[in-house]
Amino acid sequence: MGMRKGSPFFVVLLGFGFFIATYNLVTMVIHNRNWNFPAQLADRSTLALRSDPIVGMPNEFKKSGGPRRLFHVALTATDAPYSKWQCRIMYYWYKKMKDLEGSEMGGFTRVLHSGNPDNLIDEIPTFVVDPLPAGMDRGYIVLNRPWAFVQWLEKAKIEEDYILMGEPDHIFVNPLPNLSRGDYPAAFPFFYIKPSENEKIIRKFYPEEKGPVTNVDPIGNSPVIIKKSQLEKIAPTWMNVSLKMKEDPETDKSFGWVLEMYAYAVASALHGVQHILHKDFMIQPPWDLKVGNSFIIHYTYGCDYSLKGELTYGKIGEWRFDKRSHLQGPPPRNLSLPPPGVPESVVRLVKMVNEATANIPGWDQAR
Ligand SMILES: *[C@@H]1O[C@H](CO)[C@@H](O)[C@H](O)[C@H]1NC(C)=O
Ligand SMILES: *[C@@H]1O[C@H](CO)[C@@H](O)[C@H](O)[C@H]1NC(C)=O
Ligand SMILES: CC(=O)N[C@H]1CO[C@H](CO)[C@@H](O)[C@@H]1O
Repeated sequence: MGMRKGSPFFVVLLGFGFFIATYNLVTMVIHNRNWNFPAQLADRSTLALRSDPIVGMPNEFKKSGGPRRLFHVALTATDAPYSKWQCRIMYYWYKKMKDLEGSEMGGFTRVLHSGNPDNLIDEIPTFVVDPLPAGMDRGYIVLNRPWAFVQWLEKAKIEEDYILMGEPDHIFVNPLPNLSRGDYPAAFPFFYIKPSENEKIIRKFYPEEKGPVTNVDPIGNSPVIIKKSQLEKIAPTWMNVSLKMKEDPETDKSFGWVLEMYAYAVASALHGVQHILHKDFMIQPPWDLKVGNSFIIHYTYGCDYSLKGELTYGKIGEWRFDKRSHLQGPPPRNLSLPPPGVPESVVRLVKMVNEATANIPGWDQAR
């Protein structure tokens, strides 16, 4: 932890401040161990609206005038049209939020794991890495993520001491501070990642001598803000664990499309790293209704509504926004706004997509 140069008195004061912060932090982490994440999606949207002391902290910290701790924003991506248009929107909003009050966002890198540069390298800062050797991902393309991070961390020169692992379908909706504290990275708790309910499987990769299964956080690798030095240790383990999980039929079957998230959670626990869980780190429309003080909109779920503004999830809505409607190329500019009655989070999402596509040159011609 870096210290500002200054009078001994200031240093003592700062030290005391850190002691208090650490004490609070440890208390919070202990609390987090006991959280229960509701199985029902509907419960989650109400949960997300509750005010939460954990997310209050970053601003208090800032007021006390601590040094800015920049983090590098990194996302892994492919050269498929579907990945590209999402990255362009993400980068647009990164640029808009980066220099606003409260942001500790540093540089940006799209870690492109297709092995070759694509036509976005002049628009978005990009670092090209290799995909896994043919066949190794067993058709599960996201296994490339840990390998991409391993290569990038090894080869790239990264100025910042912290990394935010993001994804193409993340939109920064507020300036993001460094939510990590000391050796505790910050993560988003996913209600469907339940290490304790999968003890038998987790134990195949997280042996008993390492500690209780509750040491494995209910998280994936993204969004996470973490010290670069910690990620450098975790990433190779994350890669190994994800490959081993994929090779094990029982694990592959149980974890399915979230296998690589469990792999990150296990890998970080193997290194003794526990995360502060920030449920306002991001919102996921249509389940979370309000943007509020959150930092990222994650548009992974389809948003389907009737023209009366009723959610028709699972059934194609009369009005809809679903990233999967645009697998072959970008959505058109100026998407129609949702009908009245649709939650603010969804309206905001579509407006932000529209603003980005209106301002990104050549959007309509892009592939
Ligand atoms: C990953 O697995 C390989 C092959 O089993 C092994 O050589 C390597 O040491 C492992 N690395 C880590 C960080 O676990
Ligand atoms: C966007 O679409 C609306 C109709 O949905 C139209 O009224 C408006 O003029 C369009 N704006 C732009 C900039 O094309
Ligand atoms: C671990 C660490 O130093 N985290 C810092 C992240 O940024 C905030 C805001 O500047 C600091 O207060 C934290 O100490």
